[in-house]
Amino acid sequence: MSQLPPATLEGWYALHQVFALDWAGLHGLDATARTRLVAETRGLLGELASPDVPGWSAFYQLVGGGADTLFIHFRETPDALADAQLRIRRSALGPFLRIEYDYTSVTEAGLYQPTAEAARQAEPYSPEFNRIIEEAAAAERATPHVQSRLYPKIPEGMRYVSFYPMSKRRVHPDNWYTLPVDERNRLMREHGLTGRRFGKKIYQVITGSVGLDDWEWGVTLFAHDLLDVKRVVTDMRFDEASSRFGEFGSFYVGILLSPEEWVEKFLGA
Ligand code: 76R
Repeated sequence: MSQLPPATLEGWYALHQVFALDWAGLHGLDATARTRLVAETRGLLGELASPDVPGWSAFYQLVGGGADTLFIHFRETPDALADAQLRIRRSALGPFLRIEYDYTSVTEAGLYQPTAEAARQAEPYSPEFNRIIEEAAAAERATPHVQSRLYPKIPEGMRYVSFYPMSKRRVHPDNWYTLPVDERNRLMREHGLTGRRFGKKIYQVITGSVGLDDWEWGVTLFAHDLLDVKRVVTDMRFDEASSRFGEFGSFYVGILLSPEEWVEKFLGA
């Protein structure tokens, strides 16, 4: 028997890019070529991060992670995201960037509670069920809380990021996808309550990637203090949603840089 998937809301598309720099190539540049590269890169990063772009880009210096830098882009359409990617590739900086990992996804708010509630009131997929879901989805979408999940902005002063992909386990008896929607709703409620204890310290952006990338979700956690990331992820490991069902990819930890700072750190004299 198929279980009921949660309705979801989506917002901006997201691309996370992990790059290693070609240090040998950079060291080999003469002064003129370096000056040109610095100027072009300053322009490129400034434009990608411009507030006039619907969406935004941010640039991070990685701590570990086997690479140098993480770029995070949010855009309204996959096309705009692909164009941002191509601009970087075609830029003067492009040949010096070696992609180590990238991840395509879209911001997502899972409507577990409204889906579980609708299933109690009407036959799944019936017109009445669809109407209840649509109404609930529209009401959820209008809330500032859901808007900030679908169209995220880095809160002031949150300089640190932790990004990792994850999936929900599908191995009997811990198969997330065979759980009834009420049970998944209960587990996600518990998850949300643990998360709320970190509400002011951690800003989570969940991006869904089923059908778009190898893992099911991207987790991007912004924080003032990197230790809060360690604390929230530790606490969550003890919630059933993670302890029984969480499977994790590689973790990337970064420090936010303005375009100017990025150029200075990576290309400066
Ligand atoms: O909007 C809400 O507050 C609803 C509650 C909520 C949902 C639906 C929520 C709250 N999360 C949700 C969905 Mn989350 N989150 C993670 C991780 O490391 C781990 O074990 C898991 C990685 C962390 C650290 C975290 C933090 N969350 C999800 C989903 C989608 C799953 C699905 O749809 O089935 C994933 C993969 C996921 C993973 N979560 C919170 C947090 C924090 C800090 C909160 C509170 C946010 C807040 O109150 O604003």
